[in-house]
Amino acid sequence: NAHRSCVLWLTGLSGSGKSTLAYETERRLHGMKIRSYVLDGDNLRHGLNGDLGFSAEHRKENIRRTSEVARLLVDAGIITIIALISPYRADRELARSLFGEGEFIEAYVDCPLQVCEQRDPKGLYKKARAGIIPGFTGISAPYEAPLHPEIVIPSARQSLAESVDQIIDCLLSLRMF
Ligand code: GGZ
Repeated sequence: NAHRSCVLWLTGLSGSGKSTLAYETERRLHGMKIRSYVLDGDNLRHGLNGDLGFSAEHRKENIRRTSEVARLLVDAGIITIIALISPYRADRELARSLFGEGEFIEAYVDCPLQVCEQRDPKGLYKKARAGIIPGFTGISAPYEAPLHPEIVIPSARQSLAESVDQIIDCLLSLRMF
């Protein structure tokens, strides 16, 4: 079952659905006998990136380390799915620079802030509004939307299955498998 590998880089606000989409895509690929692995910001921050906070410098380092790990996994032939807010364009471009043409797929999980804030599964937006969490993306820290992403996923306007279809179609069109 030979297939090419790449990074699928999911960027978007907290609560936009990146992690859910990442794990559902992994599940779908697994069903197709394609090897993939999810690197989720929230999880990595418990281990590898446990020393990092949310300043612009720490986010940059978070993304740098994660992209280096992704580089290793892609070299090992694994389709690597990244779920990181990755709010700064320059940081995402640095990540992209580690990969070749067609090897880095930037997917913008485009969900309106109001929707993310309404979902607020962990109550973080509420705390951010109250000033308990400073520098919260979308509230008191910037989110720079991608200008030329390979995919835009309107996660508030379509089902999870439709979003996964969109990603699989993109991987197919790039002849990944
Ligand atoms: C943004 C924060 C913050 C601040 C804690 N700003 O949606 P979540 O809750 O479950 O996952 C988010 C996670 C963001 O980590 P990332 O590694 O993806 O961020 S970045 O790419 O910007 O480095 C969020 C939670 O941590 N969280 N404080 N201040 N999100």
